[in-house]
Amino acid sequence: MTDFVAKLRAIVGDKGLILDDKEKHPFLTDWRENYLGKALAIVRPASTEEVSKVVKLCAAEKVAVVPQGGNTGMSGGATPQENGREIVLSLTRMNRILEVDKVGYSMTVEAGVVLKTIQEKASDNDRLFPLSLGAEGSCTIGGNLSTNAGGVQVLHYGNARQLVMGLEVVQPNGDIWDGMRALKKDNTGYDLRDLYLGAEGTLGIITKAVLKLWPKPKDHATSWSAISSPQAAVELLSGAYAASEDNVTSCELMGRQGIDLVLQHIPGTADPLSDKHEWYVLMEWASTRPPREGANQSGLREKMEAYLGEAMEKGLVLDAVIAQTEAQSKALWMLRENHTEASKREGPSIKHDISVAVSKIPAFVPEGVAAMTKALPGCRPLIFGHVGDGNLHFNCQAPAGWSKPEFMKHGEAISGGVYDLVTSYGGSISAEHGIGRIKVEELTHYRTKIELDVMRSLKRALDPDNLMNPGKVIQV
Ligand code: FAD
Ligand code: 2HG
Ligand code: ZN
Repeated sequence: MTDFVAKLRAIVGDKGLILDDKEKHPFLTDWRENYLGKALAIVRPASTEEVSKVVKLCAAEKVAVVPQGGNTGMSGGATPQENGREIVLSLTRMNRILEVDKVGYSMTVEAGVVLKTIQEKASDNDRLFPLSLGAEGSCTIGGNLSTNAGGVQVLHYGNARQLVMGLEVVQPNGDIWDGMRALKKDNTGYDLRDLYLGAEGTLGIITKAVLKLWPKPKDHATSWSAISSPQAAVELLSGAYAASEDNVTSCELMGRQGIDLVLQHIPGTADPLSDKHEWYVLMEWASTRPPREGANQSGLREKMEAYLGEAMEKGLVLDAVIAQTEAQSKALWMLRENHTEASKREGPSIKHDISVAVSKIPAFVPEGVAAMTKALPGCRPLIFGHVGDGNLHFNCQAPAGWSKPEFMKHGEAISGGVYDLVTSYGGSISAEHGIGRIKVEELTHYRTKIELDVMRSLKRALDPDNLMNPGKVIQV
């Protein structure tokens, strides 16, 4: 192995190699700290050519490669196995924005650029890159595309798959596929690009991308509404499309349990309403049309106020606030975006990143809660998420004070109950976080034989030696 490391060093230099155990550690564990793997080395190439050479070397020496971006993934996909025969290939040194095409509404980037940097670059150019999620300050675009990330604006702009035109991918044999076409339309055979999006590094390594940009909104409105049930959330959203003239960009549902955890664990947060309620909806409207000349308030804000006023009269909304400043809007979003961090600080939890049809959410929620509490009386359902996409984080927080091993003894019963229910609703057991390592068995159980056969055939054809992130997504 000294020989292998020397060959790696010859490709990436000392700057691109981490061998020290202490320095390796952050790359060997996942954000949720579910896994702790081993790696021969952490390799940090600075260019596509270096990635290609590293992968060629690994293919020749039969060493497996685990691609890693910001390491914020929720499914353990970026963490190496415990066998110590893999390398972690971190893309974080490949962090250049290569081009902004304002006329063509596109941006060309390397895979290791942090999502927030892309958002800011787009904004500086009077454009919008709409992918937005709680980890945006540290996740990378390569990771976003590889997980087909969702986030809080999917209902208006689509998930990561819909935000990309071209890709460059290093294949499992080290060859470089140049698919960097800035084309909105391209029907020349099978769509290779779509294969790599959401593949979680099991089919190749994304090294560059051409992203789509949108016009930058010039008017925003953010509201926080207390409601009595998920049914009210779905009805509120349904009417909001027309009331906003199709400008709803986010619609997030949260239960009171989550708000209490955020208020308890995240400094600087405050409840915007005086009374406590069971459910809340955070809604964002955004438009590229600036507020009308002469209006002393934002055009959208006035519309939102009128809409929520009507909803209160009907009893759909119990209480509400509309942000009057950007700072107030940020404070409302803090309550939503800190659910994951607050849950981690509170203690062990089991995550269920599920989706069902939006109209089925109201029936699903109480049944899902019953399934969890039947499996473990005393567990604390923690439900929040992207209700506008039918995607809820139907999580289960351990009873207060429980240790992780104690709680995990009930994991199978809790998750089995939720996933069986999701399946009976025709839903998905992983709406946006992917399969990674954590749901490999579930995928085998919940997808059909035909689906699994096609996935395995693809994996075997593209990666015959199973060296690209083995043990993730699908067992071959
Ligand atoms: P990593 O965690 O490093 O990797 C994720 C997967 O992609 C791994 O399988 C890895 O092998 C693979 N990979 C990484 N880079 C490449 C590459 N260049 N080529 C090939 N494969 C690669 N996710 C959502 O979808 N929606 C949310 O709203 C959301 N909110 C979050 C909030 C918080 C607080 C946190 C911590 C996470 C959240 N996530 C969310 C999950 C996570 O941020 C996303 O999955 C993100 O897309 C991962 O990007 P990353 O760069 O951190 O990828
Ligand atoms: C979010 O929407 C993320 O905040 C994380 O997808 C969800 O913690 C979770 O389960
Ligand atoms: Zn989410």
